[in-house]
Amino acid sequence: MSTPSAPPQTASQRVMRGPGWRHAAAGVAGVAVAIGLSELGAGLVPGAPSLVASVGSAVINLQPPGAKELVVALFGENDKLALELFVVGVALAIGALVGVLSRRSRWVATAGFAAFGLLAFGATLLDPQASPALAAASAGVAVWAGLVAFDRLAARPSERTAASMPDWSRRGFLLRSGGLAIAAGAAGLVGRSLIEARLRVPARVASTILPAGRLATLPPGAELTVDGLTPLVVPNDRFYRIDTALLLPSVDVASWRLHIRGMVDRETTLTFDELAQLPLFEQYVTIACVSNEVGDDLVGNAKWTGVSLRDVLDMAGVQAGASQLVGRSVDGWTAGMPTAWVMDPAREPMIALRMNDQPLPVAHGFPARLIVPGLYGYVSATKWLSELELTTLEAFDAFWIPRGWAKEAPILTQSRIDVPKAATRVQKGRSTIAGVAWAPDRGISRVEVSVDGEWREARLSNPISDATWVQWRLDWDAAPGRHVLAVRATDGAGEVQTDRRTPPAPDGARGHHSVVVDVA
Ligand SMILES: Nc1nc2c(c(=O)[nH]1)N[C@H]1C(S)=C(S)[C@@H](COP(=O)(O)O)O[C@H]1N2
Ligand SMILES: [Mo]
Repeated sequence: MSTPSAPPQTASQRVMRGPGWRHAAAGVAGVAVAIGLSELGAGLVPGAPSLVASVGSAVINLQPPGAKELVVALFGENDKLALELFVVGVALAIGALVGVLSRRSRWVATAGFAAFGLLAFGATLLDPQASPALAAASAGVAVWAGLVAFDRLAARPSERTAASMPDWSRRGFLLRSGGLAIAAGAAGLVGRSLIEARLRVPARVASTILPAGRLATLPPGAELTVDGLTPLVVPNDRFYRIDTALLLPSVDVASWRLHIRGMVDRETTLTFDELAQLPLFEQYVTIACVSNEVGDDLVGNAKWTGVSLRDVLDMAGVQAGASQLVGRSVDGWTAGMPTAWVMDPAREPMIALRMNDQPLPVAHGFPARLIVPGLYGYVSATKWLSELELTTLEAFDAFWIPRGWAKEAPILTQSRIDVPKAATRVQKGRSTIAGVAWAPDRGISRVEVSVDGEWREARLSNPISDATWVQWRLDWDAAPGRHVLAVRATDGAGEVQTDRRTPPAPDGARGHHSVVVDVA
């Protein structure tokens, strides 16, 4: 700021004089331009990474063990939006700070924006899908455009204008910087919608996948009809989605490969067509997320069509001593499971290519994913599969293991009340309590419902298999007043679901789901 006693200034210092808020706003607008432009670039140029998503992914990947309470453990849709908004918010705030500091020296702005660019570029290097050349170009353009915008806004037209018409100057500045920030935001949103528009399953794929040889059919009485009960087979657009991908990987099927490597006799590589031409079969399997809280819905049952995982492993020849199978995804994410679990002839792990008779949706792993009956998703169900690596359990920890989750994680027995919903009003008289229960792949042998502490036997749907959930129902004569309903399941081995509540970490939530209802 200029005071009568201020020493003479150099040209660059003079340009940077003026009130702090003006520089702060110019810094914010400059960062907005940089971000907006790079998002637009990511939308227009296939292969150019989104810098915001790359930085967000780096935050997820570098998340220290124990931070799971802070950065929610396994990512759902809302966590992702929050993380990206957080990344943008922090960037804008640092932009404001850089703007203010640049009043002392213009070089602070150059250094600050360059540091942003380098950081973003560094983050893209952690993503195996990002091309370093395109990432560098995108970061370079973003830094340049951000600095140009910053300079234009931070520089005053002249001392005279600012001194004689302060209000006009302020209004003009606010209009220019606000307009620029809005345009940058719009560019960013256009970029994002272009990225999302690319995430379509190509029509050709539907025809490449031959019909399955062995079909799965629903046994009679597999599905109960109760209003509000979760459907036995969850439609693809209602199926829960959990993964660490801020932006869904967009896989080009023509260049996609599945590599089988590590402790194998012959390293093997398959194209999509080669994979899809192996014998296909269908099966219903219920998959579940370890971070599902008691009573929550991060679990679903679908019909999967695919190739036997053991057939593919046999092509490569699994060596004795390879105690762990690691499924790696195109974005570098990994799940690791005991080879013995996969080799057990009692279950049929698969590389799934279809979900409920449609090509695998992008959100659920297009073009191929693992489905392993009985294991939580984070130790088995790799989406956007690119590699099967045979190793030992000691030699490698997959993505979530160093972050505090159990190395081996069979799905725990759980049950859920869907009807009536918690805290709803129920009409007195004949009423139905209903829900689902699962213990893949031990199966469910019994479900009991407690009404105010008294356990009664529920009726089960005819199970599709031990790898799937069942629906259950209990008819109930609802007396007026407040009631506590609870449910517990017994698995196929005769073990009753424990009532001792545990949180999801490290190996899944335990405890009975219960709801309170008012009958009137
Ligand atoms: N590539 C990849 N695959 C992944 C994950 C992931 O983060 N990345 N998450 C796993 C987890 S934790 C679960 S619970 C299941 C969820 O599968 P869905 O989204 O199809 O329901 O996918 C698994 N496969
Ligand atoms: Mo999960």
